Amino acid sequence: MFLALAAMLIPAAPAVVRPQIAQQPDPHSPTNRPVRVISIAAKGSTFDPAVVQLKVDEKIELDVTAVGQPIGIRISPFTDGAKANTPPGLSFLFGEDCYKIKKDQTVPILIEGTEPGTYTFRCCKACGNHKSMEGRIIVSANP
Ligand SMILES: [Cu+2]
Repeated sequence: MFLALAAMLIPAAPAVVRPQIAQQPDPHSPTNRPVRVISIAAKGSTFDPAVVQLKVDEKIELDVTAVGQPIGIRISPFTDGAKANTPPGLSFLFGEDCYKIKKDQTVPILIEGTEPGTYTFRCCKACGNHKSMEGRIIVSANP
């Protein structure tokens, strides 16, 4: 049943597909869950914590909760001050440009650092304290 459903959803799947990927878009499944999960509360005019650190090649899950009001979060895949042709240094698994989060709900965002740098995230939904809501993801090089 699941396989039949997966086959319908992915008609042009490549020949070599690991079965767990073909049937599990759920980021909370045990095999897909990254090692480190960081909870971020978007509350009032702040993200808490406002700074998240990871290493290049590390995958983390940010569980962002909109406390008391709906918010949005947009994470720049480009380092702060990046020049025009710089490739992105953060990759998103199941990525969206702006995650809209309903009041008191939590959205998991899976990211992987691919280049060292500082990546800013901001609220992307008009809310009371919109302008000052921001935080940073700092990706450091592997030793
Ligand atoms: Cu806002």
